[in-house]
Amino acid sequence: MMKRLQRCLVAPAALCSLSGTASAETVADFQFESAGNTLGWTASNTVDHFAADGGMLVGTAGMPVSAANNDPFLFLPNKAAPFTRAADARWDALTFRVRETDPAGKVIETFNFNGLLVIVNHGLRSATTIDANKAADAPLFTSVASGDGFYTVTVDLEPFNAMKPNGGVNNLRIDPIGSLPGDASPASGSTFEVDFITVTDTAPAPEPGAVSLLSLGALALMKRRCTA
Ligand SMILES: [Ca+2]
Repeated sequence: MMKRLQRCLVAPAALCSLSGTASAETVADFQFESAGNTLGWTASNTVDHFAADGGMLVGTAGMPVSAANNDPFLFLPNKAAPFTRAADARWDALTFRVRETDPAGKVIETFNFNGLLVIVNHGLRSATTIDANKAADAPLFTSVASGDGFYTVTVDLEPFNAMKPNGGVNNLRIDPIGSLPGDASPASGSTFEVDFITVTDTAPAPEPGAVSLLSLGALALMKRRCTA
């Protein structure tokens, strides 16, 4: 009777876990945790002091002062093997965590979407630009404050599915902080800190909890066989 009870307790728990909301599968994951290793990312459009430092990809929009100069570009050049999504999944999102600091060292507390854009496969036939300043694209961008002046920015990659349904991510460009005149940013000299960049598809990520419950189920089965 005890063994039957054990099985009854395990089975509903496993079913509950499997029916939970699964998070998307990570296809590309850049955390910048090794000092000096930018993980292949480069910077352009006048960026000084570009480096991986303190777990972040960092740089300062270059001087001389110009409105156009506060628009750093981060670029991951063409990869030999593109990032590919699971065959039955769609491209989900590009997510990054960023903080902007003005030339006086003051953290800019309001996230600024001006000048923010993502280009997937820049310069290639499959290039898709998702631009926060275009009315049609603006709803694809969200930002959530995530401590110490950082914002976690999520860019919905749905347009990339339409442009290149079966393709991969060969390269990426991200303009991570604001640039346009009249916005909340200084004209130039802002420093950016990017904590991580990830790309996800819609395939469900493996759930550690489900694995543990499967192990529990296997143990229960083994015990049942041993005592039968
Ligand atoms: Ca990091």
